[in-house]
Amino acid sequence: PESHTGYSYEDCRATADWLLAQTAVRPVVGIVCGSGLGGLADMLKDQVVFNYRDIPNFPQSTVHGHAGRLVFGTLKGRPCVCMQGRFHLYEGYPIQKITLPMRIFKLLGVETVILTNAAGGLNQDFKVGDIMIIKDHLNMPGFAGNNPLIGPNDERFGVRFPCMSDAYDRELQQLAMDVGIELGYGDFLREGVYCVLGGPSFETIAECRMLHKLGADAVGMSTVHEVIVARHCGMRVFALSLITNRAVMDYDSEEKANHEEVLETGKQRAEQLERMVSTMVTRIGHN
Ligand code: NOS
Repeated sequence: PESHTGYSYEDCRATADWLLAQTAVRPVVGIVCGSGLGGLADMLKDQVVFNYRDIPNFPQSTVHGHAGRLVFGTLKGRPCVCMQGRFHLYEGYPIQKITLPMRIFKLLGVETVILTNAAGGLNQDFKVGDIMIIKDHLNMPGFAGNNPLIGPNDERFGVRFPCMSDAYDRELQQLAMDVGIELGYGDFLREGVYCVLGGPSFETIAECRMLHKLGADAVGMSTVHEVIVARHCGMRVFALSLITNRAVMDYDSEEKANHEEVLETGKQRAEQLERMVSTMVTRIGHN
């Protein structure tokens, strides 16, 4: 159908081959850095860096806190590729474009994807600075017909109706918990359900209350679309949220959600988050 704004398998192959021709790194782990969490990419050794604007078919990063670079390199010897800056629905990109990098990851040879994001805490036990291991998601845009897999299905990527009950790899969740506790992060390590909204306006009080009642522990504007596409093409997925702010749930609260606070919290926890993810990467088993 004409309304389909996706990229063909051949488009994705062309982009992947363009990248592979310019770096000797053959990444097995792909990492996506959330708002204010781009420092993860700086940990890679022997970097080969591409600006998004130079990569065929790639969108551009438009959000403050997202550098817009694809970084290849090794993390303690493990070949990785890292998106320093991701794409969101609210930037105005078609949903297939936001998730294109996942298919490029797949065609680069990536087996495991690690996604990070900044999110508002709905769970009243959560504090700013908590790291939440994502165990499941609520795809609100999906309820309204905005799913990245809408359009013709190419079986070379995956099946028409992919299963999502196993989207977040249990073994990787356990690994994250083990690594986090080992590093002494037990006090601020949580697990929970991430809910995605379209944004860019933050949630109203009534919306936060509703999402909490529906079982969401954290709310944000990313990650879920990428997870769906990554699972569709058979990559293992691990995702975590940094709770950068508390969702406002009371009419007498003085708090107001703002992007500055989100970036500031990211800065404060960045080092620990980076250490956790990099330690995980060295322990992920691949064949
Ligand atoms: N983000 C949030 N999105 C929704 N609600 C929140 O409370 C929240 N906190 C952080 C905005 O600052 C950026 O950070 C995430 C969103 O995904 C958005 O990209």
